[in-house]
Amino acid sequence: MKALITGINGQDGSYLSEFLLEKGYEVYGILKRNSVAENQTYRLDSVYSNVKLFYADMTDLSSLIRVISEVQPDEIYNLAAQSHVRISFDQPIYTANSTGLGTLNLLEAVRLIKPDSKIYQASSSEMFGNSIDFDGFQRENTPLIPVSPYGCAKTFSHNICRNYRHSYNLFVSSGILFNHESPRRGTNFVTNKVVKEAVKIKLGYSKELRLGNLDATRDWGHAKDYVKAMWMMLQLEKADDFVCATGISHSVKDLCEYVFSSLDMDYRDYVVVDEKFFRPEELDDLKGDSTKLRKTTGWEPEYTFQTMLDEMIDYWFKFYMI
Ligand code: NAP
Ligand code: F7E
Repeated sequence: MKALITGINGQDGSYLSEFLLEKGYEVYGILKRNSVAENQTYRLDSVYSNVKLFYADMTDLSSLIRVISEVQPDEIYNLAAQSHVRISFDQPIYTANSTGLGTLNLLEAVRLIKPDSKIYQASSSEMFGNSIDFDGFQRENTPLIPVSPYGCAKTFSHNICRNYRHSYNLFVSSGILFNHESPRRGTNFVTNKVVKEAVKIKLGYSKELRLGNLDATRDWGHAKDYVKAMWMMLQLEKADDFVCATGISHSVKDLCEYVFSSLDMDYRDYVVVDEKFFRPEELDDLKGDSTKLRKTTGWEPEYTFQTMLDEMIDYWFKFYMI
């Protein structure tokens, strides 16, 4: 089996590569060009010699056509995106082009060249915005009312994937994934920022941690558990949309409390609220109901919020102690 991963060098792409190689897949991926080549592939260190990489860009249809023609993939995992919500307010047009139109470029390339490829689309809980069901959860049929350019771009991708599934009979499944983290998470996302900075404070390398909204809640899982769900969705007979979440949410304040107290510190002594990190419009609360995914595929997460953060704390301790 051949799998092509867009966004292979991102957090999820790196875990998914390891997962698919263990299953015996040939793994191919696309990289967008960066002036310092080695900056791009550090997450792929453990698999670098076993994956085949091509330069391509989601905004460049011709590059996607070239790669799909050459690889002829059985499965395509579309993980590439400008994925930072706050930054999508600074770069709304690039976000729409890469995270939104980029998906349509990929669908067109597949439709023209390899229409029997199965496609996984990385949809996001950010598409819900502040829309919540009566019981406080979001699920597959909760209305999508996004509150960020990133959420709007992902909603376009989600809708166009469903449209191509129905119009052209393409096998496109969209995973509506809630926040998932790991030591490989970018350090400008709140979990890894809090853990990294708390460890630096503990070791005497830093004195304070500047954050934005501490009251927002998120349903945080581990990326390793979530890439398994992506693969499971593509093994089903029928393409569909699935929410993937833990069903438990915590506030940013809870996150700080757990991380700092694990290091024998009180977060209130170090955390400073800085308006620079506020968003023009905030998504307040996320908590996902993944009953459909669990019942259809048997997926269950192995990590908890606490074991995930423990692993991240351990990672940053080792990083700074070497
Ligand atoms: P990530 O670490 O930010 O990875 C995104 C990947 O996309 C990177 O490899 C990046 O390459 C690549 N990329 C960005 N723009 C591109 C372009 N124009 N052409 C080609 N590649 C491009 O994100 P992640 O956490 O792994 O998430 C994977 C996917 O799931 C993303 O689509 C994200 O929006 C979505 N998602 C994530 C979460 C979450 O909580 N992690 C939840 C729901 C959905 P460079 O690093 O070289 O820029
Ligand atoms: O923010 C608050 C911030 O940037 C989480 C992406 O993977 O998940 C991710 O998007 C919360 C927000 O993730 C800081 O305001 C406070 O309420 O870690 P985040 P996100 O915006 O939820 C979704 C599902 C995706 O699809 C996205 O691709 O934390 N917060 N202070 C902060 N956030 C950041 N980044 N930095 C702060 O200093």
